[in-house]
Amino acid sequence: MKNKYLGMISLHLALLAGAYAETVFKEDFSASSETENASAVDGATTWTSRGSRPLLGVVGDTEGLKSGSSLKISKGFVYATFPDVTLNEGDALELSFRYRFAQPPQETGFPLRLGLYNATSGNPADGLSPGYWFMTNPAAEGGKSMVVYEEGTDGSPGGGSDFSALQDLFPGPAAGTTVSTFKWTILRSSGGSVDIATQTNDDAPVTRTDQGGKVTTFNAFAISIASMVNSEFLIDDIALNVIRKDKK
Ligand SMILES: [Ca+2]
Ligand SMILES: [Ca+2]
Repeated sequence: MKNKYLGMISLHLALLAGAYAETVFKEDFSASSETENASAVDGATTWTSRGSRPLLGVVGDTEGLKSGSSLKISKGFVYATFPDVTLNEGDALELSFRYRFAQPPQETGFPLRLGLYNATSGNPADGLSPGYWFMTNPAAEGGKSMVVYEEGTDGSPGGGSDFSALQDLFPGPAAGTTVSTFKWTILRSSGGSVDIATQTNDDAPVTRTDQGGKVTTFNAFAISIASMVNSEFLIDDIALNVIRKDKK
């Protein structure tokens, strides 16, 4: 355990010497009461299910996450918003959380999708939001994963026909029902690209690059559970930080 954290700290220092971090939001659901089939859950921030479909719950996952209340997503699309974060060159957005599936996930392509994007229309669920998504198949050992750039033009958030994979695909976490940690670092490089590093558990981070650096402002985080019945996706200890290269 100690070595893992030391490793993470030294990676940070090497990458971002002189940088400082600002918390965008932190969520452990300790402020939420237990509930089933809600369309929105209020914790430190608000988690909203797309449309009026009641797909959210707050549960204590004593078998797995063991971290008090956690958010349960049965299906569909859930988002949280935050004030605009614009990355300057050398700045990075860091997302981390713990998760597991309470039931073994089904094999349905890329059913687990996580997005950080810019809800330019004001509605984070209308699909008109350019951003980046991680898409993975958590049902298969080493199931395929990808990072994609989504234009936000087709009304289907985290899917549809307006996204392109940042090559190449890579093996994803073998999630099953075990607890995993996920970490995403979106760095706006000095060369104008946006570099997206995906890390699950203690695996080496995998970096994919949007050469055009098309999205550098973010104000929404979404989780999409596509095409699965009764997925029972559980998530907790979500943190979003921005690492600034220079103080303003
Ligand atoms: Ca918790
Ligand atoms: Ca889309």
